[in-house]
Amino acid sequence: MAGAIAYISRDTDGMAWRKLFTDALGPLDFRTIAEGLGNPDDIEIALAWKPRPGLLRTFRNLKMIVSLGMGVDHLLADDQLPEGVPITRIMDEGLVGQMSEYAIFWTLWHHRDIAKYAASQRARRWKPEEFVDTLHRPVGVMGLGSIGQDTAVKLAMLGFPTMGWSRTAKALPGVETFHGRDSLPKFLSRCSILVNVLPLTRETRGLLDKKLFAALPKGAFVVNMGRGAQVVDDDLLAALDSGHLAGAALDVFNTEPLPAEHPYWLHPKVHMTPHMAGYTNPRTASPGVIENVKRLRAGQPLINTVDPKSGY
Ligand code: NDP
Ligand code: OXD
Repeated sequence: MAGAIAYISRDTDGMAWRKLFTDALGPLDFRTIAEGLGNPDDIEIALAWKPRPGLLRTFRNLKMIVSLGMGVDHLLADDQLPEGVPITRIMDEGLVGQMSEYAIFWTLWHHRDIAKYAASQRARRWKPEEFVDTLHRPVGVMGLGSIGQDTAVKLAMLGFPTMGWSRTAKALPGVETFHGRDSLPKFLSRCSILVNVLPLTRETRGLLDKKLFAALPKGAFVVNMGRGAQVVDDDLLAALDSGHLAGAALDVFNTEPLPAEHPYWLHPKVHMTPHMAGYTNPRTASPGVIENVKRLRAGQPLINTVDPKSGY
């Protein structure tokens, strides 16, 4: 039998993955961290979400690392990552769809003043709010990868003037695109709603800081579903408290779970969710991983690979 597949996640038990793998590939040696991984030398493939730093290095016969999330910062943060072992990630159309839903939900929630209507209902107050034409609510998406592209195209289909920003040039139907640091101020100056879905890299860490918030129009709303470490929390709180920003919907945080004493919890302009914008769905995430297991074992090039140098 080929080497073992190790499932390493503290969030889920791996049983769904074991069944999907067995159904597709037949009997195999699929071990989970919860049941015990056994001899580390047996491990050929590691499916991992936030593995303990140094763990992957103990698998001396490792041939492929698979990120169980679409983000890979949780792997690249390990400074003992085994060298030369290819890193791949799930490409999960189900998760991509959920992420777009999340961005669209908060865009509509802010655009249609739902918080104000909820408060009016509690006060038994019949009060239509001021109407804003969708055409006057430009939305900007930072990051035009698998998630950002889907999000931007769907927002454009809803009628929002939609812009997207990425590192290299992109062309997307109905979306005005910008790329590179030089174009960032122009992009930001037009975003009445900003959706961040960048990967966490050296270049994007701390990018959402006071300078970036100041470059947004007054009254802008921020949705962060990328990574918490892209936001300078004190700068966001200051921009909310000064009235420059109308609000922020945050799914990801510098420390997760967010410590109980953090000001975000009770801030009236912060709307929090516990890193749930996109759940990995084994049904939709596993086909690409199974394809890579077949490719690895047939000596063919892998798909959905990650470039550790660029960080995504
Ligand atoms: P991709 O790798 O497919 O795309 C990344 C995008 O970001 C690309 O468009 C890339 O530009 C752009 N980018 C990267 N660095 C820069 C930079 N320095 N300046 C400008 N643009 C940059 O990522 P995904 O869309 O698959 O995922 C994005 C992130 O979403 C993940 O890394 C993860 O952190 C987060 N995520 C969050 C989840 C949640 O539940 N909250 C769930 C899943 C993911 P270019 O196109 O030029 O390469
Ligand atoms: C992911 C995530 O990267 O859940 O998939 O954040």
